[in-house]
Amino acid sequence: MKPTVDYSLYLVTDSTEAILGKRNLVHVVEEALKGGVTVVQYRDKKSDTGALISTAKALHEKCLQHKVPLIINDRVDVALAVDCEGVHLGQDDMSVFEARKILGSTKIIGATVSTIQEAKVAVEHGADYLGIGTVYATDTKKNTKDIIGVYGVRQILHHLSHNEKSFSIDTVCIGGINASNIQRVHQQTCARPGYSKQLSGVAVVSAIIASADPQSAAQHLIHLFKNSNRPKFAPRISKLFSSSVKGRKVLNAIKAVHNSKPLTHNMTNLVVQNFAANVALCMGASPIMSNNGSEAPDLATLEGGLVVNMGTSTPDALLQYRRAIEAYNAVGNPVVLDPVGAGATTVRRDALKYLLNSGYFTVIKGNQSEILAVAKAAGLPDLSLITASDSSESQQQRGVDSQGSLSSSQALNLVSKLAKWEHTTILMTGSTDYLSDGTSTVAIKNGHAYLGSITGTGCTLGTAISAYLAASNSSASPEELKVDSFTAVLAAILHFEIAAEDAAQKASVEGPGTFVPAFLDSLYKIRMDVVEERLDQGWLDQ
Ligand code: 3NM
Ligand code: MG
Repeated sequence: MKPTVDYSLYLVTDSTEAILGKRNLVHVVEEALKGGVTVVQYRDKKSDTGALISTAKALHEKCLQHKVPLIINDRVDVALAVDCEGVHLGQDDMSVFEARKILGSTKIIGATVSTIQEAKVAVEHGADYLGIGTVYATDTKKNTKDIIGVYGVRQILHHLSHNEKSFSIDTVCIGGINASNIQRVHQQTCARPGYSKQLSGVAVVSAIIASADPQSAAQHLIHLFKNSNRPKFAPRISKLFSSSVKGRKVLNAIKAVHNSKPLTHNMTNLVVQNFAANVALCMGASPIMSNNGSEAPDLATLEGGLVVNMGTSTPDALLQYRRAIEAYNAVGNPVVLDPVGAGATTVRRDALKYLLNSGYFTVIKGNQSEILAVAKAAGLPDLSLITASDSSESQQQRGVDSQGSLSSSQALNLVSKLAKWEHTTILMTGSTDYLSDGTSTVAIKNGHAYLGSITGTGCTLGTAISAYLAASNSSASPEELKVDSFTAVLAAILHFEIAAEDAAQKASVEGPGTFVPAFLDSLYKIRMDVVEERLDQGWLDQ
């Protein structure tokens, strides 16, 4: 009988000095088994057959004690000699089909795949599981064929969802997985509309073998994997718009920012730095403008929020963004992505893909063309159906509700589908803003045309959102002021856009130039009016 396998944390060994050091492999694996790894693959590209067999036997003994299967990389003969549970075959090794003939039906056979085509073949040949990779570039294996990222993994899972045989195959992904990214890898590949297949587990080498304490490393990874279906900041269902408490919740969110003075960490372009910092201060947040990813791990511990503004997408900037995103993801603090000009050039389209692969975003905000670029980069199914102009109703609404080419019903449909698909909150800005967490979707008609006449308002709205998200979950905020993340985003938009309306009304405002200081004043005034309860009850209640 073929054993049933729990693939949650799949350990692949490495005996090279760079990873194992001078330690004893069997001892390191034993520690990892105590920490809870659920499968072990013995992978050794250098040793002679005799040594392979004797190490494999020693490993098998330890694995049996922990009731964990042992798989041998590449060497069908070694697997037969030690009578362990199976083999793992790369694309250059014996084919799954040949190996099955030799090993029979009771052994586990796994295959490395990096494309849909390879996955198809492995399934047809009767593989029991697929090792999908390489997810991220890794020092452990230099000669990997392709770095496919989380989106590459998703495409393969998506394909496997489509028929019964491939749906039931187990899958792990491999390449550069460690504690800082295991949750987002799982979260970004978990079941979603359009496909319902998810990873059975993740495979790691260095995160355990190179660790000074393999037992704790394994324990920590398995804990993170099992607790990663929803990241800490995943949007929750909001009943906001079906209840009369909506105004009060928004006011609480405004107070929470005032009380907790959350850090908003901006990685943004030179043009908006000063303005964004002033907007943050007037709203009650503490801005830090730092494009240096190396200080993000320290800043991420301060219960703040990060905004990544893709305005500058040089290769170095992208590396810095990725570092910072990883640091915030690792502690579960919010990250807002502003994919500035994402659809405009090939460089930006590539940068967007790179960033979407770099981590989990709590909110993605952009104008219509940017959100469409995100939908394309994320592979949202049926995008052309969503954006096709088909009904006369949509033709009529065009131009009234948005500056883009989508009707309001198309816009609502797009943001809600994309939010569901990406498991995140999507804000599409325009003269009407469309906000969705995949469950609640709203259109917001506040704001003023002057916001479109001065530079950086879109970017600074990202700043505001990060501060509101941070405050909504800050330990410095009293329980009664805490709101769900959807409400926090909504409150940020309303505070921002109602301030713009208020500023535009001021007698001293003659145009976009004088609007800027008036806008800062209004942001501040609204906050203080809310905090000091001077606001009339009808505010926000339309
Ligand atoms: N196979 P780490 S990547 C053994 O892509 C292996 O097929 C890969 O090591 C593949 O967890 C890889 O240290 C090495 O990044 C993974
Ligand atoms: Mg191989």
